Amino acid sequence: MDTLLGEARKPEPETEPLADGAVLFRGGARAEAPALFAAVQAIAEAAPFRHMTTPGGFVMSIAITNCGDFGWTSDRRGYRYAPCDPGTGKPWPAMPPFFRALAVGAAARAGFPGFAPDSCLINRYEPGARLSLHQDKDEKRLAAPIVSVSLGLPARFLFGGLTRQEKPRRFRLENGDVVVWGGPARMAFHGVDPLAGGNHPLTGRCRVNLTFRQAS
Ligand code: MD6
Ligand code: FE
Repeated sequence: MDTLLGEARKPEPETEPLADGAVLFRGGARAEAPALFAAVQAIAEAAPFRHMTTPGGFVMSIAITNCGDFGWTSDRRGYRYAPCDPGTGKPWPAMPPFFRALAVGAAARAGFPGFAPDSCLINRYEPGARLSLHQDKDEKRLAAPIVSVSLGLPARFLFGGLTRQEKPRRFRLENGDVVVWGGPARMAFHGVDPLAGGNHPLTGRCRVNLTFRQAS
């Protein structure tokens, strides 16, 4: 009986709702993780990771690169999406088709069909690196969700409400975990606690997070 039921059941990723409009698919990209990380390394050869400066003059502890038609950048003049890498002056590397397919599939499973990401922001965390509580609001199409894929060392993800005052809840994100959020959760404040040390078989001493967006 067990076997029959086991065979009948489709292998669905373990799903954890984070909030209305936000869902965590545990292991949703675990099978693709090695290929994703290999592609990130190739992207970083063309568009190296770098520590950007915030408009307030702080150097970010995470290192950033991008792929796709637009990439997120920050400097003293502000945050924005740009078609070219300010470091190299060249267009950002193309988004590999399997990146887009993964993001579009996850968005659809979360209830956001028709996602058309034109930007993939790639963040690299080394031990101690963090991302303070923020909203993602530099995208033109706030109706589109964001799809996040975590690779490598685990992190504690902070997920709050629509005001900075609301106390965030914390979720552990591991290699291959996928978070999709949009709709009523799209403007939720969120962040990442300082990364703990460790050595991951895929990524070594770091965590990499990909966020797919519809920037234009
Ligand atoms: C991170 N992620 O997980 C940073 N933003 O390293 C984000 O800032 C983020 O995961 C919007 C939607 C999903 C995210
Ligand atoms: Fe964010």
